[in-house]
Amino acid sequence: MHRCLELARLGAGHVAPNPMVGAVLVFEDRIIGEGYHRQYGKAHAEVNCIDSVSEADRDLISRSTIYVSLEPCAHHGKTPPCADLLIAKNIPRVVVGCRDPFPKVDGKGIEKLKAAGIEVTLGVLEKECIDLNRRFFTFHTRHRPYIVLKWAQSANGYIARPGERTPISNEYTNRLVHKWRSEEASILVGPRTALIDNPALTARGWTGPDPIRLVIDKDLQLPAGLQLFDRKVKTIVFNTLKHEEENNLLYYQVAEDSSLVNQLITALHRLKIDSVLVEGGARLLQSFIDEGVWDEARVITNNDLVIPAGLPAPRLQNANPISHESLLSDTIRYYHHD
Ligand code: AOF
Ligand code: ZN
Repeated sequence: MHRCLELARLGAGHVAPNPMVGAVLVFEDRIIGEGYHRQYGKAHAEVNCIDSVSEADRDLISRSTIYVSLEPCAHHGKTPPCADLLIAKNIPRVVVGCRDPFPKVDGKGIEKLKAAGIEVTLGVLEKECIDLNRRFFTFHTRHRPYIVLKWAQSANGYIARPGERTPISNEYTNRLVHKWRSEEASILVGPRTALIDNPALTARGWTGPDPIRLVIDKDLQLPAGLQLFDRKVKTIVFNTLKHEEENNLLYYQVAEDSSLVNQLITALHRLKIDSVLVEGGARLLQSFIDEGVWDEARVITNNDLVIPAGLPAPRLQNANPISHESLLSDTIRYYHHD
């Protein structure tokens, strides 16, 4: 199963919003086949694993055990069901890392295998298998995107001087932030950040896709000249006035009252956006923290920068970092919620 996880990770950046999945076929302690889900919409791990078996080993398949990091699928999607394939190949034993929460599968793959008389073992390295696909799992079990909060603060805890764009992190950390952007499906900012910083919110400093840009602009007051509105990347404007789409710019209408955070995550679930990097400002970040709706926080502190007065950084109540690293003047602390 460790090998399945290694294989699965090779699909990183190519399979979202599908999960990363790896599979290994073992005959008497010898690996005779390996595969992983390589590309969104293309063959699943089990198919690639079975296809990789050499001609000489083909007749061993029906006496082997297949290990898969995620429950084999039971549905006809872009490819036929993997459970049917394993049954057709007469594989006698299947070891599964974790159950697939996707509604069209969700236990049905395991049921199919068992009904065909296959011995199924579930839950090997389960925690690791779920963690690998935490965006996919959060999306399907909590019906909301996986939420990563990010901000940069001065040594004395401010995120900006009042009312002006304030560079805080250094050029190396800025690159890292572009990597983070390319790893999430979307990136969100509040209206003041959009106006004061005029950010492009792209991953131009890294190789990888740009996230969908999300901005809150209740009364549609942000100037049309902002970089966010350049239509070079798909952008969604959450507002209370109109619902319409025009090339690469979607105006998504939300209700005036009730919790903004809840409305946002419900909208993102509806739009099938499975993860979001929240980049500020302080007020928006604090609403996610106060409502307890976040999964990770990454806090960059520039140890050499002291701002006399300004906008205080968000507060993560009682959270302790699970790890940290430093890039010259900057220290990055990583937090996990729960
Ligand atoms: C597997 N093995 O390697 C993967 C699975 O759109 P489709 O047809 O590719 O189906 C996507 C769904 O299939 C996805 O949401 C997840 O439930 C499952 N992914 N299943 O048996 C794999 N990648
Ligand atoms: Zn499948």
